[in-house]
Amino acid sequence: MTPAPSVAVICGSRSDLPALRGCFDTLDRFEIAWESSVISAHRQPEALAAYVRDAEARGVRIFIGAAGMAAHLPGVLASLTARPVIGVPLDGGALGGADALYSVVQMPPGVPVASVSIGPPGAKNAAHLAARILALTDHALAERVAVFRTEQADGAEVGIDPRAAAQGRQ
Ligand code: AIR
Repeated sequence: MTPAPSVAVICGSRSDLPALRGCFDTLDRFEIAWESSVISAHRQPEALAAYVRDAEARGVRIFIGAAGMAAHLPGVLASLTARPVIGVPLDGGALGGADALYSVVQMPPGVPVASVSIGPPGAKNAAHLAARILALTDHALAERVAVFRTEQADGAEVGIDPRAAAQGRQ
């Protein structure tokens, strides 16, 4: 039987899904059960409220909301649930994601959203942050997070030839 999702990833449009690939891959890497939905806070506000109620009842513990332009999705999620909400601002138009960043990060007091950086790097970090939160009460997951951190630390390259390294990147 597949475990009930503990992380729900919601984005405002199908056009956002490619930017979220790293989020889903990272959740998989940490063996965190997740589900994803496309529900716009502006276009489908009632469906969003109904979804959050249902997801909470099914045991979702963390919500990740990703949207571009006037990205109110994470903030609306935080208005609908007391569980942690992580917001991913996406680059959806003329302002290069700055519009979404300000919308996500500038929440009024009492309605918190943890904003990550713009676009795919932020999408990955949303999953890393969710893993760290869940690891507080999940020892096995804490071990997996520790392994990741060790592997990442092993990536330091001391005394490299910068020209060879640059070529190696091509
Ligand atoms: N969006 C959708 N509803 C509210 C917002 N802010 C965002 C989507 C997407 C952008 O608007 O998250 O990043 C453009 O959506 P679309 O569907 O026109 O491609």
